[in-house]
Amino acid sequence: MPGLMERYRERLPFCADDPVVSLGEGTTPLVHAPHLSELVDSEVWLKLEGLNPTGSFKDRGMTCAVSAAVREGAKAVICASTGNTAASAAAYAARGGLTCAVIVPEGKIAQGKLAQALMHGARVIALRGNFDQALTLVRALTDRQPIALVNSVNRFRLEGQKTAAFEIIEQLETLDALCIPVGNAGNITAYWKGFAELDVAPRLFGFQAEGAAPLVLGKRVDQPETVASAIRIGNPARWEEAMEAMTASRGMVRAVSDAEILSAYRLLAAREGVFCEPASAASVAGLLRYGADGAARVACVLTGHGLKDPETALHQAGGVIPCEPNLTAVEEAVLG
Ligand code: AN7
Repeated sequence: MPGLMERYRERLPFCADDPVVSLGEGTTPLVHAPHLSELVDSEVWLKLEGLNPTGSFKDRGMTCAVSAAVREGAKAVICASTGNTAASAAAYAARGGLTCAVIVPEGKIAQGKLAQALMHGARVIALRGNFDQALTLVRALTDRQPIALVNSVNRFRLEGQKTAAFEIIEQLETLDALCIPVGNAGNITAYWKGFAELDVAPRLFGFQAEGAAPLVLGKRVDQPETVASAIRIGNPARWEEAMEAMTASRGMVRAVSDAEILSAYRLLAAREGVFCEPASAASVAGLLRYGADGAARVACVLTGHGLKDPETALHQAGGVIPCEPNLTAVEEAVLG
């Protein structure tokens, strides 16, 4: 499959001879979830965005943002990140021959994401502060330095990410509601743009973690906290657009607890065979807590792969069974 810039070129702000930095992103599976469908009494689908090249939906926006940076003659890109944007920016920068710096909250990003950013050769800066402070600082820095900012304040990010909405409608034709985790609020804004371009309007149900729920509270959260480190964000950059999207779609923004997120995370892995990262499970946690509200067909966006965050997984899952190397012991171990 070609990357999404080639698939959707006529709907993106790029011309045929513009440079394309691609890793074959997009065209991710949308799978039916039989167990969840039964639980909420509607038809539930899971959009597996963790199957993008670096393991998250960020690649959709990053192929466009980095391609635009190359087109503009940029030599370097930078972002603030809770982890996935950093991994994606680092990979696409490597691919496009640009240097990359990422600023992440010290000690608060999942190990897989850190490994990716480092392996792709990014300069990884661990900020003694949170994501919101990191974003404020990179915005100020890019005002002073000729470095392209590839956070979702960059409009090309949203252009790329809107293509996920196209794919869902291509496959299902109609959709009543979309459940989606909300952090910096770029993705929900992008989906709404994508749906609007197709003239469809599913209800947008956005979910934030209870300890990092500025949109739900209607005010900034200065010290956001949640086990879902990807959405540990207290002052989303796309605040107004996201609220407008939810209002225009007759949707909602609501909070889910860390316990609910982890329970949905385990259920997805154990019952649906889908391993996503904790932040992604917020979409399903919200659906389980608040119900489908009459929507007959629902899609939940699973934004990142479970392998991103092995520590949380190992902490949540059952332990391994030690065993001596003989048949009796193995038999006992296997049968329990
Ligand atoms: C798995 O990587 O903000 O509401 O810096 O990694 O568009 O921010 C990540 C966000 C959901 C929230 N799920 O999306 C970053 C970053 C996962 C994420 C979100 C993120 P937005």
